[in-house]
Amino acid sequence: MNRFAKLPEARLRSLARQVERIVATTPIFDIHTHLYSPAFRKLLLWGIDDLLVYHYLVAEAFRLQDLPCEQFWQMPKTAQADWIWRQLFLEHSPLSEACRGVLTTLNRLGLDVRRRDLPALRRWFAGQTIEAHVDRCLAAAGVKRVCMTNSPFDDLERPVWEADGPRDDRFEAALRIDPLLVAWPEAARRLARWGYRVSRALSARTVEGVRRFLADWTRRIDARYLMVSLPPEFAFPGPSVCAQLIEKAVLPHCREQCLPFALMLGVKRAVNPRLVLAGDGVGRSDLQAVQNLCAGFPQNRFLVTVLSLENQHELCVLARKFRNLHIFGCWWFTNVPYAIEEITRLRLELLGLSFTPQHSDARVLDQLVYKWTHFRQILTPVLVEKYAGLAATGWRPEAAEIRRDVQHLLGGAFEQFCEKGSVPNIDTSEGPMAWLKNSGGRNAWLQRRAAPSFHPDY
Ligand code: RAT
Ligand code: ZN
Repeated sequence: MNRFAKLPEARLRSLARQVERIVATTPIFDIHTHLYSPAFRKLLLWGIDDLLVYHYLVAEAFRLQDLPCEQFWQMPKTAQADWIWRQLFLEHSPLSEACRGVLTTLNRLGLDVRRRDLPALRRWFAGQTIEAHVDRCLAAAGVKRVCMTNSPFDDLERPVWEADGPRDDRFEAALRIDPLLVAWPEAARRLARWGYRVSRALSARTVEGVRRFLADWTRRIDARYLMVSLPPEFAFPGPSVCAQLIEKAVLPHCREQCLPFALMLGVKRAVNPRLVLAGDGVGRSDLQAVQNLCAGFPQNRFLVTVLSLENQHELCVLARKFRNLHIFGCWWFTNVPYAIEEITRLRLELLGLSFTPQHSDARVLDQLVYKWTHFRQILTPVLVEKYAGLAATGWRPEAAEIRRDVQHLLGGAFEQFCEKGSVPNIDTSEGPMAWLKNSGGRNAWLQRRAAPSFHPDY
């Protein structure tokens, strides 16, 4: 455990116990999930069948059997769950991270996994109420609050917001705008249908309509941040509709509302469409786009996570250059212990504490339990090693300091980053992108990798 520090064994053991206790008991703010509060009814997934048909498991099960995909999707949820249980838990040992997660969850909820008795598990879940189960899962995961992923383009979700039902403070909103940025013609049609004055061409009137749409939905859901996932080819600035809408509508809106814009980069959607939600892939992104956003829009704040392992180091270095960039999470295919440990070490070693190491991405309420149990198991030894390294220099990490640092990592740094005015303004009297216009135009600028003349004081 103590690879770099030479500390007396007893001192190391007591430090390890202290860090373990603090990590285990610090409540988490989970900044990106796909969960909903109980008011959203069927949209809030929970229970053993939803755990088993999680798309991470679907992808793994299809590798083991030649059942046609279409046949699987036509089966009722319980039959799908039965099939996955058989493939991944009975006919092979459930060694993958997503499979182990199901068992960690059941075990932490007090259920007996040894018996491999799916009907008994179903009976237990059938006896729970959703309200009590929300309390139980949040408590077992040590999570105090979560951010949902809220899309006005979702036909099941939109009416719930429009009905303006009761809010649950433990579920904060985040405005997800993928369809607006990656499927513009269809999004334009829908916005027009909902009464916004937009057309396909990005005229001033259309941009104004998009901004009104963003303002209405930000207000309606009380969004904590705006969010999009983008493919590896994403480039900024650029002539694409996506880049134009970001520059002309999303960023001005975020500035006006003092909201961060979250970018999740590197997803290749529908690499195998027959797998539906389980059919997305990964590609390496060109992080020049992030550099251009952070440098060009110093009054905007960017939350960024990248799907490709190969992008992680470059993203850390970018975060050292731009304090309007906050790195978060080990997203999706990087949410496996092997990658989490490596990425968390890298971030701590390059950034200290100014990042948010993890989000759960839970789609099923119960998953909070395993995602955070597993993450705490990784974070603890990494931090022990780091504090042991400090102790070896003669610096004595105090319990209160360790508690402060862990709170920072488990949601505090994110909250601080989101606070209005937390990123000090630099001189933007000429307005955003002014340095771009003054520095030879977009093309010249794009070709130039280092541009000290306009580099903001970040
Ligand atoms: O991790 C996931 O469940 C993915 O399917 C995606 O939802 C991803 O997290 C996203 O937010 O796009
Ligand atoms: Zn997600």
